[in-house]
Amino acid sequence: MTNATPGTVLVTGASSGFGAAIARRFAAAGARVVAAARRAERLGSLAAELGPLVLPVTLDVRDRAAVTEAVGGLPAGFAEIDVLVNNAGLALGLNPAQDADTDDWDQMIDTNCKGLAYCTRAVLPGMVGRRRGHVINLGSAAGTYPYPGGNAYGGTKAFVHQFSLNLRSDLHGTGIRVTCIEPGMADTEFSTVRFSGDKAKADAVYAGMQPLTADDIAESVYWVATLPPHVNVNVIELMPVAQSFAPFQVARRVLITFPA
Ligand code: NDP
Ligand code: 8X3
Repeated sequence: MTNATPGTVLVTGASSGFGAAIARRFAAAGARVVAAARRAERLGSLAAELGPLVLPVTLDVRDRAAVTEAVGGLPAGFAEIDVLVNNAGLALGLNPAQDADTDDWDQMIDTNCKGLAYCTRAVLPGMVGRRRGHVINLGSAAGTYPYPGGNAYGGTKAFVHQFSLNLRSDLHGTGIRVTCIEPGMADTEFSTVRFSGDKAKADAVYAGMQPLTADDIAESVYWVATLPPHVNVNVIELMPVAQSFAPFQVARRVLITFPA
């Protein structure tokens, strides 16, 4: 059972991967889509491909003032956001915490946590006023299951999970829905970004296995957004069949002693 396609959708990180696929999915169903990201050229191509239903907005979600201005300055027809898809985000590096670049940590926290919170804060008053809306956040399996080198990235996605659940509490009684979508491995530009443009290293992540696709995620987002308005999907965790769980690591023959 599904409901009507939402009228207006704001997707952050629409210049590639999940965000571009989500923009395409909603536009194909007749929604107006505000497509936001930093790379204006990419957004321009997406808008040219999808037509006047898509409004490209160049935006760095880390810039709180710019986020407020962008949301407040949307033109008629795009100003009343029904669905906010907080998708912009990234992982940088895979070094253990003791060797990690703290600039990378700053950028992940600023984008994945603070940027997502700024966008949410900018859009919510309008949704609450209209008593209608849906915030869909892109978390990650990495927010639940740790892996070596996941450190700050996994931490940011745990924030997204808990922030989403807490939003539900704050929005109690308003009719506004909140969903956190938490994918495992998906082949987008994610790993190329993580490895600073090293395509060979990125390709090796998905070698010999079948990852999720951006379209798989777009379909999940579209599904939760088009359920009847009394239904709230809190969290979706999805993975490729080829990805599952392993035992805990055990450090053998390592003697842990108290300092003398
Ligand atoms: P991509 O690298 O393909 O897309 C990331 C998007 O985020 C780009 O459009 C990028 O646009 C945008 N972005 C990054 N920083 C900013 C910023 N400061 N301001 C605005 N936009 C920004 O990766 P995915 O599509 O895979 O990732 C989308 C989301 O899904 C992320 O939050 C990621 O953490 C999450 N995710 C990804 C998984 C995967 O395996 N691929 C699995 C689980 C979750 P631009 O550079 O133009 O600004
Ligand atoms: C992306 C999924 O497992 O590569 O969030 O960190 S993973």
